[in-house]
Amino acid sequence: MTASVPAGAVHTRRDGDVLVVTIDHPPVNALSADVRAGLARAIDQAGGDPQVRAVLLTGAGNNFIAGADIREFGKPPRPPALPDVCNQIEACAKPVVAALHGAALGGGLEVALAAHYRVALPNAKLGLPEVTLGLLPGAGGTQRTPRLIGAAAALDLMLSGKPMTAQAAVAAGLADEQASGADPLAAGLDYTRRLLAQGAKPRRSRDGQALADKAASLAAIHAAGQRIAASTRGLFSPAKILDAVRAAVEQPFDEGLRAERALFLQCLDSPQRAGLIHAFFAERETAKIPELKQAKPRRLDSVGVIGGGTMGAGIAVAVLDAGLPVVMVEQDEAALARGRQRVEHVYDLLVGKGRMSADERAARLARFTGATDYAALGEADLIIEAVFEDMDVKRAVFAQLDRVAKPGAVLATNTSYLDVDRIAQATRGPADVLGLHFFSPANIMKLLEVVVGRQTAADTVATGFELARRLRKIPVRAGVCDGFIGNRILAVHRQAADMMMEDGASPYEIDAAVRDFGYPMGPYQMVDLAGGDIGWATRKRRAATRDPALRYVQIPDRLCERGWFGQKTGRGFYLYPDGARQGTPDPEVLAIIDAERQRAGVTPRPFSAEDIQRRYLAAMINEAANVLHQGIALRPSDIDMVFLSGYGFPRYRGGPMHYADRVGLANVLADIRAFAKEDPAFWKPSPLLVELAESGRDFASLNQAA
Ligand code: 3H9
Repeated sequence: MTASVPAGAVHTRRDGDVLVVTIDHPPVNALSADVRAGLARAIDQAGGDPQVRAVLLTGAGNNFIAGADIREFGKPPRPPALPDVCNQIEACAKPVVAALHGAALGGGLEVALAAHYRVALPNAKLGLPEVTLGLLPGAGGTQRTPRLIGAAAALDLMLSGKPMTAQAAVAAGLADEQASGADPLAAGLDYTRRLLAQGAKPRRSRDGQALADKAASLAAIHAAGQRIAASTRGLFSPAKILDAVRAAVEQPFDEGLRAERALFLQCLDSPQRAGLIHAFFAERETAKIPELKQAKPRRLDSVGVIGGGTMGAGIAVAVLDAGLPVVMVEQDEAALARGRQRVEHVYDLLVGKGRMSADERAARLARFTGATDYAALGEADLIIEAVFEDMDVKRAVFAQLDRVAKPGAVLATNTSYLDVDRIAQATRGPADVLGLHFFSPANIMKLLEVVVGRQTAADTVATGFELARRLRKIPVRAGVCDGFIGNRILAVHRQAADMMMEDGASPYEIDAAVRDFGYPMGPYQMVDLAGGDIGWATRKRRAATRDPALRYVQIPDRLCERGWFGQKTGRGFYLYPDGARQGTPDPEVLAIIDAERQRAGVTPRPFSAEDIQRRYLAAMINEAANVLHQGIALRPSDIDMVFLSGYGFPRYRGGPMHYADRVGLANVLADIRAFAKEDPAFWKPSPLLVELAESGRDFASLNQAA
């Protein structure tokens, strides 16, 4: 054993005749410029040291390497470039072995593929997730991977972005051996020594033969292109991945690398890359809240759910899925039985599709109990109310909870609009009360708005975030206002859509324009899916307090008055004959809209898709700026996350605030001022938007400050 040579983020140490190279760059060993330089130096060192017969690459901590340092993208490049480092590793005259544990992702897997041999620990995840960031593997991954495992398997890896287990990687030929144990160094040294004993020489992925059948490879590319056409609608990088793999099939290795580089740079320059990487970091920012610096979560071993409707049952499933026991309380045995059936139905579907075993279903349901008496909630650490959306009903529930909940239990309301402070006042301990606004279906949707009331204690908030962590949800901290972050903003851009509808755009044109922007469905398809009666109830509740100066479009009410609530009633804005899930335009709806235009004295005018998108987005951004200005959201990127994870905003556009920055806040403000000439009461520029636009700043500058 000889002395170790520290080299910044990469350490080298000789273990007998093996040079052990350890990437040690917390938290995830991302390939920063220092790491790349350290790797290049280590390979030079191995080449120049006659006592070194082989090189072992390992990662310190929980991962091998999580990939390129994505914080560097969009900044001036710093040498050495990762593709050059990979080529240098591959060219090394001595065998290079990579021992993989934890994440071996993106550029991390590309480093491993440039090595000559790979041993993977059971917990290793080998993947090329660049597509999720708007990129393609740009350090030889598109050329080496298909040469090792064939075009079809390589495309699966690159287009899905999903990692492989160690076992699957060995079976596919991406790794050579699966080691047992949890110590990458020991496993790597053992494997390297065995290779040396067998006289193993460098074996380069560039020489892999899995693309030898050119016709089959081209057919695989064609098939993959057809398979993903619908699922990657609007995305830029998937087609570039296909092009890069085509280059691997058709061109010699070095030319393929050059093609990959050119395609990678196109992706790097695309706004989609910026949007997706913004979303990656935004998702990790939301859990950074002031309360977590002040307090620890309370105990969280059992959960009570009040209400067995769609929402309550979905919440119960989410909690059961996280391994926690649930007590569901309903008013009577019949309602409780329906609640239990809803929970069972979710698991029955999963078992039916082969996605859950019958044993697992039984294990989850064994954690579920039901009761019709609130006393059953006496032991719950956290109780979530999911009853009818009505202030008096909710206050009555909380008054009862106040009597039965144990001291220190956290009491949560799943209201989507109502004043959490008023609900909290129905108890003697408002510090224990918060809002947990789940989105439907609650066991699937990632977003959870954690609504912090005026008197909510820091450890109550921390417990809400802890629940989100256990449920693998994306928690976003919200203050109290009508609709919190998401629904408050939604109400305003829905209003902008309604105004366009009355002014001349059909709901079908509006939906198409919003889909063209990248949403999976338009606002009126959404209303039909959720049920028009829900928004109608809210509009009726707000009728008394509505600002009379604000224009009120009555078209949606006309449909609701006819009982046309959408899919569940067979018609809404669209027709759903015979239980169809896909709606068709309804001439009667267009006639009702025409009659409403006449009643309101509106002469219809045409709207292009661009007109529709600009108004829709401007209304969203303006209200989002108000939400931020009033401290309802902590930071712009939290609002982005609400819309990305709860409302279908296209992830590749980064969310409304990121999108606004890209369009330019001065341009958004100019639009709003132009629209205000028609309707100054609705199009009131947000003071924050004005301030930022006029001082040449953007929303991103507030993220950094948060
Ligand atoms: C690429 O490789 C391109 C190449 O093909 C070509 C180049 C030429 N960079 O997720 P966590 C941070 S593209 C910088 O909470 P976990 C993260 O922000 C890359 N930072 O932990 C967080 O910071 P903070 C392809 C990164 O244990 C902290 O690390 N690779 C990176 O739940 C902990 O992260 C990927 O797409 C990064 N690459 O999950 C993999 N990754 O504490 C991306 C993470 O300040 N990473 N951070 O909030 C992951 O999927 C997960 O982070 C991982 C760990 C599974 C590794």
